[in-house]
Amino acid sequence: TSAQAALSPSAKYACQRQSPLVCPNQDLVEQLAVLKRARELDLNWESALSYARAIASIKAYPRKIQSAKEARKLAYVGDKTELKVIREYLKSGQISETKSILEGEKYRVLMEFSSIYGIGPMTAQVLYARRCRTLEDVKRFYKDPDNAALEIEEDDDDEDEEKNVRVPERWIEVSLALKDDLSIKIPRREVEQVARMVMHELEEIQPGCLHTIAGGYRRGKRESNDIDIVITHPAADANRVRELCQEFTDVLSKKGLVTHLMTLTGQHSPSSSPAGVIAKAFTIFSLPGSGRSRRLDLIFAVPDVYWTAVVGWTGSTMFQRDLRLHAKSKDLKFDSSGITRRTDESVIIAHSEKDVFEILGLPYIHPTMRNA
Ligand code: DCP
Ligand code: MG
Repeated sequence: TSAQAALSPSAKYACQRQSPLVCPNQDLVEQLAVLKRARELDLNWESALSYARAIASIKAYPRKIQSAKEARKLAYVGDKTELKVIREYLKSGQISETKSILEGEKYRVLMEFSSIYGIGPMTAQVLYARRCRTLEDVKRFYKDPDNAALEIEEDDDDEDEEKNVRVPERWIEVSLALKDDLSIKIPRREVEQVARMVMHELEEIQPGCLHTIAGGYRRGKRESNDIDIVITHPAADANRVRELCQEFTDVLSKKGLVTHLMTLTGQHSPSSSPAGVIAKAFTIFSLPGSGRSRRLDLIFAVPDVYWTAVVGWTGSTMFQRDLRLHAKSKDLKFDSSGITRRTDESVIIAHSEKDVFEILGLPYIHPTMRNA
């Protein structure tokens, strides 16, 4: 089929390529990722995206790159800047700019600030400009009432309005206080343990729910920064979904399993999906016994958009970004809350994950191959 033919390492969109977790050019990819991150932290989005595209393209390349000529053939790599650094890497095994960025103070500080939930590159820059250099400085900064109005952003994919959630300012303090716990990565076994416990509790208030653990876990990452669970119930309408999300987070809070509720959307929030088909709770979960705090995102979806939500929340961010762009090229609109035809806004329902790909005219790509 034409969809199968489109599956190639040099295809235009990341959602048409197989991108393993670890690729034959992993070291190159990691050195380029430092350049990409540095551009983001410098608020140079255009350059960051350009690196992100080159990185995604290299991740899908099935052989170790031997020459610049070989690299040039890859989508988004042929550009002067990217090709120049790749050439340097192929010659010396290193990118000098990457090395100097990693050795610099500013990168280290901005990386640390932006690792706090609620602090994105913009806020990190402001903090740096106000002479903050350590997290202690940041804590002091936020305690000063003169600084209280500083806007907090989530380090987020700006194209994805649906997921853009303003983080209430007070949460910066929560994030800072829990920083030591939240920076510890979550092994797969613990992700599964938390999901089991969460679904066990959910069964008590609403039997028969279905769920998928999404995010990096589903792409095969051995350790995750948070836990993303997409949930539905065969008989739930939009109202019930919102209700469930609210009720359930209340129950988890009362039981002490959820210690903090960072954001709850889909209630009366304008940022909720148009038809209100998705409700989200971004929480901090404390696994009894371990005493450790973990970020847990619960995404409740009506059955009709469950599979688009699963695909959306499985990521990666680049895979998703290109899913949206690819859909657009076919006059469709894709996001976690569904697929619609751009011409008449009619809704197309996917009844399985494979269905999502089929509707978008894409070859099915296994979750572990979506690490673009
Ligand atoms: N996602 C997105 N934009 C957001 C939030 C999520 O596109 N603002 C999508 C892409 C992500 C997936 O949802 O892959 C899960 O988001 P996470 O931020 O949890 O990222 P991962 O799960 O991929 O990695 P980790 O949680 O280990 O950092
Ligand atoms: Mg995640």
